[in-house]
Amino acid sequence: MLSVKQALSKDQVGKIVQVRGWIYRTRSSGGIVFAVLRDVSGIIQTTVKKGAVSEKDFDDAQKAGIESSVMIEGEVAEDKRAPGGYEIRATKFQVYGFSDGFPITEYQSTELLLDLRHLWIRSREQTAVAKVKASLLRGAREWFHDNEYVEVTPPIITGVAAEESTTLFQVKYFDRIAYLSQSAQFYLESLIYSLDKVYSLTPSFRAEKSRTPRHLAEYWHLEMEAAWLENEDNMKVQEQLITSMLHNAVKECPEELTFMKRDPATLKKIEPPFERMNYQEAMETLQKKGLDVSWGSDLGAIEERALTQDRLVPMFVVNYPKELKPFYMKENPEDTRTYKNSDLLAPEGYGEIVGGSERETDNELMLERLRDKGESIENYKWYLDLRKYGSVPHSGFGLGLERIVTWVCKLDHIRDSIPYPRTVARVYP
Ligand code: NSS
Repeated sequence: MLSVKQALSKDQVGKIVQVRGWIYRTRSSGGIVFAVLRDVSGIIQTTVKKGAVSEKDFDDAQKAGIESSVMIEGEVAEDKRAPGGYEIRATKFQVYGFSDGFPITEYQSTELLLDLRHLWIRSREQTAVAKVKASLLRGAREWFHDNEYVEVTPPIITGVAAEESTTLFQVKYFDRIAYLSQSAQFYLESLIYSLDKVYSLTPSFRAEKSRTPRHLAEYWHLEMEAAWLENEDNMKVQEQLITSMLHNAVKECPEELTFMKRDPATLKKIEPPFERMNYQEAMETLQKKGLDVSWGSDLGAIEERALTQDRLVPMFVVNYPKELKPFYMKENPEDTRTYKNSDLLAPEGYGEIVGGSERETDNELMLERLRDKGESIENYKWYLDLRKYGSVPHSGFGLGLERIVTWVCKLDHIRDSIPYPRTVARVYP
C-alpha cells in the first residue's frame, strides 16, 4: 500500500500500486469514472474504465459518491492534466464504505460548515491547518527540550482567577464552586523552586462574551516559567521559541503552508531579535496614524492591527501602565507607573500572540493590588506563600497556540485554527 504522495512520483510510472483513502471528487463520462482520491498526504486522480476492472467494481465506482472510502489498485501513468501530474489507471476498485449525498458541496455558508464541523474537518484546509499546528508544537517541544525545560501537568480545575475574574467559567465541584483554568501560571510559578524551568500545554478557558475573530472560549495555552529570569531574558526565550516553531513548520509543512497561501520564505526569514517598542512609543505611533489613544488606553484588535499591518516580523510592546495589567507583574523600577511586561504582536495585522512578564516578588505590593481590585485575599494565600519561602526573581509567559496558527496559516478567523471551536454561540458538534 502506498500513500497518495508516494504514488505521485516518476519512479512509480508503469508500476502497479495500491492506494486507499476517500473520494474527494468524482465524475463519470461514458465508460470512464474519474475519481480523485485523497488521503492524509494529498490527492491523486484515478481513472476507472469499463472493462479494465470487474463488472462489480465498475458499478461500485459509478455509485461511490464523495467521501466513500476505497482501495484502488492500478498502474501509475503520467498525465499533465491530472492534479500532481500523475494518475492511477485502476484494475481494482474496492469500496469499504459507500457515502451517498455528502452534505458539504462547494459553496457553503460558514454557519453550515460549523454545524457540519465533524465532516468539514476532512477538508484540505482543515487538514493543512492541523498539520501546521502539530509541526509548530513539535518545534516548541524540541526547543524546550533542548533548553532543559521540564514539561509539567498543572490542574485544569482551579479555585482562583489567574486573569480577569469576569471571564471565569464556573463548574459545580461536588458541593462547592470551582473554575476552569484561565492560565497555568500560578501553578507553574510554584514548580520553579524545584524544577527551575518548566512549561506546560493545557487548555485554557475564557468566558469571553464578545464575538471576535481572535477569541475562543477554550484554547490551547503554551506557558513557561523560569527561576532567575528577568523580563529581557523572558523576551529572548519568546523570540527563540517562536523562531524554532516557525522554522519547524517550514521544514515539515512547506506544501501545507503554500496551500494556505503562506509563503514559507516569509517565515524562514524571521529570526531574533524582534523589535521592542515601549508602550509610550506605541501610543505616539498610533496617534501619528490618527487613532484616538492616550496614556492608559488599552491595545485592542484595532490598535494592534495598526501597529503591525505593515510588518513581516513579530514585535514586542513593553512596559504597559499598571492599570491595564494583572496584579502579579513586577513593577518597572525605571518608570513605576508601568510593569516589566511584554505583549508579543504577530505581524500582518494579526496582533497579540503572547503575554508575559517578570513576576512581583513583594507580597505587600501584591496584597495592595488585590485589595484595590476587591479580590478575596484568602484565595491567594497559597500563591503569596511562594514569596515567603525562598523567593527568587522569575518570569514567564503564555502563548495562545490558536493565535499563532491563525497568523501562520493566514486565517480570517481563529475558529479555523482548532477542529472544534468553542465560542459563545456554539458547543455543537
Ligand atoms: O491573558 S494572557 O495575556 N496572559 C496569561 O494568561 C498569563 N497568565 C500567561 C502567563 O504568563 N503564563 O493570555 C496569554 C495568551 C494571549 O497572548 C493570547 O495569545 C492567548 O493567551 N489568549 C487567547 N487565545 C484565544 N482565545 C482567547 N480567548 C484568548 N485569551 C488569551
